Amino acid sequence: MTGSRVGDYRILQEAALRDYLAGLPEIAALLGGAPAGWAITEVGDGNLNLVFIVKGNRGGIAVKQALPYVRLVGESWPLPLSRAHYEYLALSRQAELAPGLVPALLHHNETLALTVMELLEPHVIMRKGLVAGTRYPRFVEDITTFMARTLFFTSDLALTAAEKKDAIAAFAGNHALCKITEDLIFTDPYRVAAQNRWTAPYLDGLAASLRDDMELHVAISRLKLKFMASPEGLLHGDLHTGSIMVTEGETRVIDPEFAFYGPMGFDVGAVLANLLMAYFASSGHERAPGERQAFESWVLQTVEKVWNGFARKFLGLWRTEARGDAYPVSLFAGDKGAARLEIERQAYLQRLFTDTVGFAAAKTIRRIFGLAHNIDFELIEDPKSRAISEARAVRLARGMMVEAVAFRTIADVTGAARKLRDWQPELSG
Ligand code: SR1
Ligand code: MG
Repeated sequence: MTGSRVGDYRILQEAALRDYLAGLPEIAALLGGAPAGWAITEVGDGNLNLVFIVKGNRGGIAVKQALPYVRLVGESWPLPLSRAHYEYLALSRQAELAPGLVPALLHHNETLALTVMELLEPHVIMRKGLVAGTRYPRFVEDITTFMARTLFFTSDLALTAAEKKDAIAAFAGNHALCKITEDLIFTDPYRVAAQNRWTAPYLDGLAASLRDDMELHVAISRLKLKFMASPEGLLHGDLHTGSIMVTEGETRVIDPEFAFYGPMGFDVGAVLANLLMAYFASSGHERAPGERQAFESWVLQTVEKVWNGFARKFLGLWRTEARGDAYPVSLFAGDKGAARLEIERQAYLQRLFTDTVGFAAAKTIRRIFGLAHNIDFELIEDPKSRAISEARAVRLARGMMVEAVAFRTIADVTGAARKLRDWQPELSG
């Protein structure tokens, strides 16, 4: 595809990228040395884009370019380049709201759908670290700050009605990316769809039962409607552990190309779901029984701390930074008003928790039966062992989706996960 063009857009492979970067004085100075000496490597392992690491004798950068199609599938699945615009817009807003928690932006070209960012080194994709059984002590503090601040400050609790509507409009054109989510997460895993796949034959029966489970179909459809019709705040939109880069002491959230105004529980649920999948996959990565026990305990503690930390920070912002048009101060005057508003804040968080539980379930099921899987499970070599881990995750997810309100606290979720750690599912085949 080198040299492919859509209007003035062209896909930049190594030589063209080198020339392009050489024409950007600030970037060239950051890299240092002659352009011919820059090392350029394509490292993209996501589903959609090209990602290059470029290193000169002084420094390095990351370059992301959107392709006019879905990389995972190929040119048969076109996808608008405008997603690079929304990603840039989201990263800019997130950098204001959660400084230090997203990569620094160095350059953006709308026509080329290309963004140059700070090179994150020695950060690794968190999902890869979790597969290896690595713990990240800084993660809870950073991800809870990121979610609480980006969600609170883009909501009606912090913005005027006019600001909020303008903000919704700024992201409303990203509907092709929303449609991917609407299809791949909220629809396809529950019906026959050409792109679905699962660990066959072991999960054949479970896949069929999902297609026949009307309680599940109602629950996923309610979640889909909430996703489509609840612009509560600016979502990252794809906040899984492959969109988070970490070291022991730092966290950076990357890749918000699915950003739009949607229900907050979708982002929070994505983080929790991916931690829970890391938990269920862990036994499949053991070389000796029990060797990853400490890691698994850390993962479940992290699930609890992520929700509890997020809720505490979000509530704290609401108590001190609420300048939006929702919940007018004039309606909650005096001690009586303050007390009633505090009860209402708790009720709001409880509803958000129920949404989070449901969305976490949806995010889990899509990774096991839909198009896009994750390496937590995929790197379990023995398919039977992989299917066992996946079936445990699905059992929890079905309960979380159909009976979300029965999970009153995050400890209810981790308790249920712990009980399924050694559950032996009946497999097909
Ligand atoms: C066709 S895109 C498949 C998935 O990759 C992205 O990371 C999103 O999760 C999307 O659903
Ligand atoms: Mg991505």
